Amino acid sequence: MDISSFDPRLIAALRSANRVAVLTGAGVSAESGIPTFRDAQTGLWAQFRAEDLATPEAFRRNPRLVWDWYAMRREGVVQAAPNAGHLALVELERQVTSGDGTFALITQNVDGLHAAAGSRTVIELHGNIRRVKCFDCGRIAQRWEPTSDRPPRCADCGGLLRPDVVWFGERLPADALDAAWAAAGACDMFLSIGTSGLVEPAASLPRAALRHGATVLTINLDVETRAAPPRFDIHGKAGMVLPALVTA
Ligand code: BJW
Ligand code: ZN
Repeated sequence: MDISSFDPRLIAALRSANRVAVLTGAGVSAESGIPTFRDAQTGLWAQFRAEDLATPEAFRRNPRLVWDWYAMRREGVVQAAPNAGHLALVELERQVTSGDGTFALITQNVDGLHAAAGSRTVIELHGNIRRVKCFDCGRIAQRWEPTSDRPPRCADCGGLLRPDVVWFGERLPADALDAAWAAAGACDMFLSIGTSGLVEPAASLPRAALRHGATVLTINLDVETRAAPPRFDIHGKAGMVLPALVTA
């Protein structure tokens, strides 16, 4: 991507930003081979119904179906590697925090690829598919014994294990959500990358940043317009745009 194609006002705002907050969504992991949710044809919700798989009610109705679907997705996640977009965000964090700046990476992704890439301050709003949680007592586990009778059961209470992700209708982890609101409310630059911005409360974070006077940059394959400052839009793949932006 050609660095000179960036709006100089955006580059100036980014260079002078001292407090940077970033929100990422499934589009950032798409170039690692992990399907998004809402892209036509390739998105998970084009093939599967969220109501059947990503709600507590769905798990109560058919725990094995839900467990197996997440087990299949987990296999894809553990085989995936961070892409150029994840790595550029590691470099952005290094640049911002090498002075006295602050940096917060808020992600809706459950794949753990930001941490795998080396990002330090990752706020996981929707949990992590690599962990499991007891549906009854809430005990979280990094490891569990695979059993033929699926889902496996909690070592403490015998309840059914589920992925440690946030389903529709469930509260987001309070500490992560608090940290995300704090970062959005205190930043001078907010980047929203690879998210459709349809799922609340994450979708409200860029608006909160704008209200507090931040410059907001959206990077997405979906944006076509050039917004007016303090908003900027860049149409393109995160793995192409982010490395060029960090270089610029
Ligand atoms: C690229 C690219 C490339 C592609 N480069 N770009 C207010 C109003 C209306 C509704 C609500 C509301 N408040 C709450 C709700 C209900 C609900 C909600 O938001 N519903 C809307 C859909 C209508 N929210 C909730 O239920 C949340 N809980 C909650 O609010 O609780 C409150 C509560 C209070 C008191 C008691 C109880 C509860 C929970 C939401 C949980 C979301 N969970 C999921 C599944 C996680 C587990 C799993 O992985 O299966 O999270 S749904 C799914 O969507 C997943 C994602 O994190 C999330 C966001 O998706 P994302 O990341 O934006 O992906 P896509 O696919 O939508 O977009 C990808 C984008 O990338 C596209 O734009 C592409 O163009 C782009 N792209 N390739 C750059 N290479
Ligand atoms: Zn338990």
